[in-house]
Amino acid sequence: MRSLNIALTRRFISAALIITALGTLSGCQLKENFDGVTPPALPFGWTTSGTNGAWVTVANTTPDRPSDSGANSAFVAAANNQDVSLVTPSMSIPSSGAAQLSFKHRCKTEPNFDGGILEISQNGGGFQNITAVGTFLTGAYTGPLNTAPFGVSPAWNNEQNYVSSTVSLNVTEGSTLKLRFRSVSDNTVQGTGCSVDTVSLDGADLVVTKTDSKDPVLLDGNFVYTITVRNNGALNASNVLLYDVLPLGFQYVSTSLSQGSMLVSTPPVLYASLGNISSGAQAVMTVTGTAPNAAPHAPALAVTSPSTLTRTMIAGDAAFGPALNQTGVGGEVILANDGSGDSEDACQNLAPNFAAGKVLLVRQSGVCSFNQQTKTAQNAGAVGVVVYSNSSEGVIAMGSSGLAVNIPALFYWQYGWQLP
Ligand SMILES: [Ca+2]
Ligand SMILES: [Ca+2]
Ligand SMILES: [Ca+2]
Repeated sequence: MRSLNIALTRRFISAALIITALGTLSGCQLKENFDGVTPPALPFGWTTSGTNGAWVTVANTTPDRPSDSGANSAFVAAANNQDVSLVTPSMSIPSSGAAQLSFKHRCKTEPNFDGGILEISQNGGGFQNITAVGTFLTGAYTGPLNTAPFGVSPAWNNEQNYVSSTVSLNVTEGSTLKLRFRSVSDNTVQGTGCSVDTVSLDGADLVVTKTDSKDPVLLDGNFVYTITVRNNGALNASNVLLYDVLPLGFQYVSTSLSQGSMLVSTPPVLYASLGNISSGAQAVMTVTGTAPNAAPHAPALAVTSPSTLTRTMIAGDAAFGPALNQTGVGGEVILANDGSGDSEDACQNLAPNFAAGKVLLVRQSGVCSFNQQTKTAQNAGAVGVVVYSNSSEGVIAMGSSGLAVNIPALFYWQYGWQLP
């Protein structure tokens, strides 16, 4: 093994500095092409209701039921006195409140009397025409509808081919909404029906992630939080604000931003204006600080030399041996070799003075107790014991088997960094 000096100590290890998830501001709320279900089933969360008909998923192999995308579309067959709705699942609107809806429709219905319209409900309220909160960028209503209860009003009808509609929505920030495609008709003369396909609701989609340069954080210099705000959505996000509360006890050093400016940088509150984040782009805040030099102190192993390997690592306590302080007990590390069975377990006696003045490193044993391993080490002159393990148990506390020992022992789980 490499030459190491190690100290068995108690140092600050902060569980409070574990990262909390900052969450996702959902932006891509809906993409539905009706191709992932078996006709006539509607996709999960979609519903139909009304009189004289029902929306179903149809295969484009059915005569006069073409799809815009893939194998299927949503369709309602024409009927007299029809008023049948196709309702989307509930969707949330991104932080910016801006969203863009696009979909394809083919309402092959009687001109001037029958047709399709699109409605929207916000936050569980009643449905209203999409034009109340949206502006058609393409594919606006073309013909009139003339049937109760609407009277003469704009609609899509007499469409022989799919038409693409895009609607810019201006809805309340953070609201939920449902869309309703509605096919209505008067009491005579029918067309074929109304098709809807390739529905997409896009917005800015800000995803916030936070990583740390050390975890757990120990008393060995600065560490850095990196907070990334990425826009995975189709629309640009404007006036993005980032708010973060630093963990209790965090000793703030500095903050830097890839764009924008700090509004508040008074720990524990960090509040930044990141400005605009384009679709596919990201902004980054880094926060540098240190762990507090305060209790609680936990069992730790500190590599004190060589300088290229110095570090402090979490360890498991022992229910035997003397108590440790922040200075601890240390020395050069020597790997056990008892020449019997697992030669690194020190379950059998070591040569006299094998570990004189040193820290004995032993492998966790299924044969003898931690307490016995430490007793063996003490008999060979060791000043301390580190029991190492590669098992899936993680860091564990070592129980006593009643043997009196006067040297300390700590348990080390070699996850991420190997001792021997
Ligand atoms: Ca489709
Ligand atoms: Ca009609
Ligand atoms: Ca052995």
